[in-house]
Amino acid sequence: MFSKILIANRGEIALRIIRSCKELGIKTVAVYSEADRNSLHAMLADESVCIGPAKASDSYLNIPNILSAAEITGAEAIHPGYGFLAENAKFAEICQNSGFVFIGPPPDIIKLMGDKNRARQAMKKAGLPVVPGSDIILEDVAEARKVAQKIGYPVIIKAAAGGGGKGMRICRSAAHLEEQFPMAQNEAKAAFGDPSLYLEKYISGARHIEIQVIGDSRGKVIAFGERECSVQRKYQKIIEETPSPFLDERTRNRMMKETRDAAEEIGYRSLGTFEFLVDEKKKFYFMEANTRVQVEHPITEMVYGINLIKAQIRVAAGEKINFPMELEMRGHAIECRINAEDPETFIPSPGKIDFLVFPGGEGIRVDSAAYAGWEIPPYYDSLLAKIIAYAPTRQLAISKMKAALETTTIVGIKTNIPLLLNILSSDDFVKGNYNTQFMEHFLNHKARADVVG
Ligand code: MV4
Repeated sequence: MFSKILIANRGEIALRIIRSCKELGIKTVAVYSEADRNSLHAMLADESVCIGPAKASDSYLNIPNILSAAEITGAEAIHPGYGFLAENAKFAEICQNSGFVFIGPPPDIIKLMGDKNRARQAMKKAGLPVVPGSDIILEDVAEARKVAQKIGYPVIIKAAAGGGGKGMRICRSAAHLEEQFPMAQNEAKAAFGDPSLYLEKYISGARHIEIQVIGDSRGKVIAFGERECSVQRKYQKIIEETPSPFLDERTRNRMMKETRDAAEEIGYRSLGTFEFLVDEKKKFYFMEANTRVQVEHPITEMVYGINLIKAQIRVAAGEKINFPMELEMRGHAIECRINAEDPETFIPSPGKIDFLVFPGGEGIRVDSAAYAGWEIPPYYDSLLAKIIAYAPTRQLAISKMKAALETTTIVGIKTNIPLLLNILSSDDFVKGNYNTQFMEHFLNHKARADVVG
């Protein structure tokens, strides 16, 4: 096992990793930007190193500075968290070549999954069902039209270098495709430095459901039960839950087994998440794989009674996967993302937190790096806390979450808690009757209700 790990991240995930290292008896090194001098991760790690100015490109994305920090502190491994350098294959490779263990998959797996079209082909070959699509990078709009004609409208254009919804366009007709294709190309070029596009049949009314895996260096992969992530706005998840109110036991077991087999087939290692669309007939299609720990990993931990970060560190150190208990889903877990933002306009609301009370009690978990008196810097994402409610049934988990949100008190900045409470009280959410279109409908209805009064 490692004796010291550097955490190349900030906020709640850095703190989450520090706590797990402490449990494992591993010393921690935090890195922080000049804007994060007073942040909890820098205060609670055994050592902290300033790696540059506030701008992420100068600090949390500054590879030479991060490696220097690892060098001078004598860290053996680097945990990238999520975001920043977590899915940067070059960084993973540089870590290895500099003598540090990168806590994540091998660079070639990160690279494969980073090219969303190649990932799609590879997973199709490994046996996972995929949505009908172009199977190639589209050279020009004429080729796009030909493929779209064959598979039928609506289609969705996706950026090969994208993922997470960036650079996606839904096209309902040839004329629409003609218009959107060059715009999507420019957007992909500007955002990722790569204009490559591919195309899929657009599945409307589907659910966004993902499967967590972990693989060890002996080639063994374990797949966990699903996370339902259909409550999203602009491809940002807001509420996640497990199990999905929509899946049945048979579909769940098929998704888990097929994902595990495919991940083993390609030699997957470390933590990973395979994202699927599940249509109204419960047919599932692989969309993309994320080669990092995800924000919403705690709900899986709650229903399985495990610590995925500790498992991830253990397999990175060469241990084989070995959970002390039988892996069985029990009960129901929901996560709400508390963002520092206006609940109506979604405009970020950084600034000083004057007063802060988080919820607690049986079945409530709070993952956050916020504290009263802290000033949220404006340079990074607005995730302030994750509240996770765990209970024997879905209904009880919803009640517990509502009670937790109602007893959360954050003064000084705006948060999306009022929006979360509205969603949790909505008829469709309570019935489990929602899909990827849910938030759009929810916000449209709300806007209309506001006008009517
Ligand atoms: C899709 C899709 C429907 N059909 N692909 C969004 C995030 C990225 N990982 C993939 N995403 C989607 N891909 C096909 N072929 C639906 C989504 C999607 C979505 C689309 C519109 C509005 C909200 C959405 C939420 C999750 C996923």
